[in-house]
Amino acid sequence: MTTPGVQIEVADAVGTITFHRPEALNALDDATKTALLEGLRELAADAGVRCVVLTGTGRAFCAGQDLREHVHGLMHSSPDEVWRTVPEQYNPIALTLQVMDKPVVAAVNGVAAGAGASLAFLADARIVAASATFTMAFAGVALSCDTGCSWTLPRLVGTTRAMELLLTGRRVSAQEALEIGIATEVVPDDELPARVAAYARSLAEGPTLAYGSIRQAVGYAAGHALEESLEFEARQMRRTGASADHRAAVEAFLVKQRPRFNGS
Ligand code: LHQ
Repeated sequence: MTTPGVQIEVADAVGTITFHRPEALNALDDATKTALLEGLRELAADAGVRCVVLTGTGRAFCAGQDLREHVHGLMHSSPDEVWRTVPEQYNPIALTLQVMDKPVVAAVNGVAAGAGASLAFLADARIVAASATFTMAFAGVALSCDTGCSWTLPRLVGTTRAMELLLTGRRVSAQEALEIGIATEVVPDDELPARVAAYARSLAEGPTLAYGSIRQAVGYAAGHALEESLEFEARQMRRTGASADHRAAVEAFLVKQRPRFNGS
């Protein structure tokens, strides 16, 4: 399915959202943000989708907010109108990515800038093409930061490095991204599609409910004390412990076979 700015495809239980405005390095205009949010919500709600992949067309992953549209808005709309995009579009996009009950993989095919980098940081894994780069970009246009990067980036790289990247906006190579904890893996550019397909397929064949619960637990612990996090973990253990996949896995273990998971 192609909607303005994004292509959405579901195959073999993997839902792929591809940013598709290559002429603007896949920058996020209003229509793209609307389509992205709707697409994410649909994939999140679709039990047949057991892994979500985010990627981009052409030489960029995503260049963040479409600055041409933004400038047009600044000249022709009220500040209230222009800045609605953060609470009404970026924030629900970030939350949907963060809380969905299935794993999310970013296939970072090229430059990821500003909110585009923030979106990649919300994924559970970033498989990065060797020529791709990251830039926090926000301060370069004299803005604060958004789409959750104040929450994700320090967790990925530590506060000192996060501040350096946010304040300078310098380009981070794929290799450095791997070394500092942004990238999960770096692969040669031409191997990215096959590597991501294999990675996503493997996750899509896994215990989806358990993966979702692990995501919830790690997200919850980020904002809660140990005692509360332990209680949350206990609830998630009960939840996954009641699943068909858990039963199948322990039965398979006892007879020394590989479990087959159906995601429930
Ligand atoms: C673009 C963009 C772009 C439009 C490249 N927009 N056209 C939230 C709420 C509200 C407001 C503001 O922001 C936010 C959150 C944010 O995301 S703020 C951060 C916004 N993003 C940026 O500041 C990044 C701007 N882009 C760049 O710094 C560079 O283009 C990067 C580093 C991404 C790539 O550099 P190059 O590889 O040298 O490519 P280029 O600069 O030559 O760009 C190629 C074309 O893409 C060019 O158009 P043209 O017609 O001249 O070929 C750019 O204008 C266009 N483009 N980013 N964000």
